[in-house]
Amino acid sequence: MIYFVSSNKNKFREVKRILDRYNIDIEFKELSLIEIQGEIEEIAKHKIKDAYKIIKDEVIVEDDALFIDELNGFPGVYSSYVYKTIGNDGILKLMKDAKNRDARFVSVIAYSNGYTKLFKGIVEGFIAENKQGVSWGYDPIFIPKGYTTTYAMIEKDKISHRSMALKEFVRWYKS
Ligand code: ITT
Repeated sequence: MIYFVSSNKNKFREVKRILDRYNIDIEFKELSLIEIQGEIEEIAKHKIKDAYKIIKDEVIVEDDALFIDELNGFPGVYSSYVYKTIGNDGILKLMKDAKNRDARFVSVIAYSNGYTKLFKGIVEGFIAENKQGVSWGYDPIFIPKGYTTTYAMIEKDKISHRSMALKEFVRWYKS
């Protein structure tokens, strides 16, 4: 049994759905860990250290960020705060006249059993012109490369940043 520490139930739901396919048991521990300022890997490292201190058992945390080229990488490591404040409508407003809609979603999965290891998943894509579909977070505005519609409208587990990072984790964990 591995614990997943997060304040975000949606993240856990997807993590569980993905790990179920590999017969890895995961349990939700709803906790908000302090996020230091820094690069996404640094944030994940800090969160996993704190999570392990609390859980003292196998534990995973995840840190995600959406980087939009036209906005010089914003919201990036502030993705959670930006979603809660200006949300998708705010992002679309900032992107109203943008020619370059390139963006990428990054997931860093951190695992610890006392020893810590990080796994990264990156999905290149675009910011949609309008919201498409109903889902959580930035799903309705993020179109992965090779698709014509958003994360909210497709089977995202097949290709998502979270799936990619977790697949790396599973490969390592099972070996
Ligand atoms: P933690 O407690 O686990 O840190 P959080 O919600 O603060 O939860 P992050 O900082 O890792 O999580 O995530 C940044 C935000 O990016 C998150 O709050 C969502 O709004 C958004 N996000 C992350 N992954 C997403 C996904 O797959 N689809 C849509 N939005 C996503």
